[in-house]
Amino acid sequence: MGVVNVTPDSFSDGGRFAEPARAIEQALRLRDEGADFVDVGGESTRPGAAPVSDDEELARVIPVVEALAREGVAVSVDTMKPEVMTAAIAAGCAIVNDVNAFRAEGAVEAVAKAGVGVVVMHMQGTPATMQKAPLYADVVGEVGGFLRRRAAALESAGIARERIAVDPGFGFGKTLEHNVALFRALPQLASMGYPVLAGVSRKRLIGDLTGRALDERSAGSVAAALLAVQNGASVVRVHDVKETVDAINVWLALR
Ligand code: 9MG
Repeated sequence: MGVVNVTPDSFSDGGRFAEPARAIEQALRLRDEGADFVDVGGESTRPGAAPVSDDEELARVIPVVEALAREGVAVSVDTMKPEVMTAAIAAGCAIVNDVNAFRAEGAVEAVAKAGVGVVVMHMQGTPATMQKAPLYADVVGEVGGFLRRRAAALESAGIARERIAVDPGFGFGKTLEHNVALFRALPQLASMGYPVLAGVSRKRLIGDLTGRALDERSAGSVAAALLAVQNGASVVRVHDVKETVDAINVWLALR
């Protein structure tokens, strides 16, 4: 899954793709580099990010989804808002990726009958506050239990099990220790029976482990994506698609 942020304030690309035309160009490039989906987001979820209005998010995301769907690109839309989910589905998105795990009022209903894939992610707190003081007694047990409950809620609403992926939400209300524990528990999370999505690309976790600034985290991110796949992740959400695809293909050929 390649990342396309249509935001002026995303942590990883600092607004380089905020113009719809640039975002579309970037998404097509990631598709050509081997991404199976592109994840289009119009509201930054970086730690400390302020929310945007429904109208602003719709204006950023929908033209990009429409253009990519016309080009035959499989689009995932990263949103927490039911109104954006509904419009993105009408515009042709294939997947809704909700870092809030469809907990907003109306979110489950927005996706229930649409036949799209859904990504259910764990987050402690909200993007504005989540890194202030993350706290767990048993991070793996709590995150796993949360994902199980949210996936069950979606299944009860009529979403087929095969359409649901779960995601521990690296960096979303987690310290380095929490992230490491969850990363090592990927095989356990995968044993729940849903495809697991892992997103660590360029995140603080990679910076903490390498001492690298944001624009120097590519090698660390590729290593982590490869290890996530080896540990049972079915989807990795990445900025460096070409490098990640190469690494996975070399591993598949040589293992
Ligand atoms: C939108 N977004 C940013 N990071 C993410 C992650 O790790 N997983 C998912 N599902 N979405 C993310």
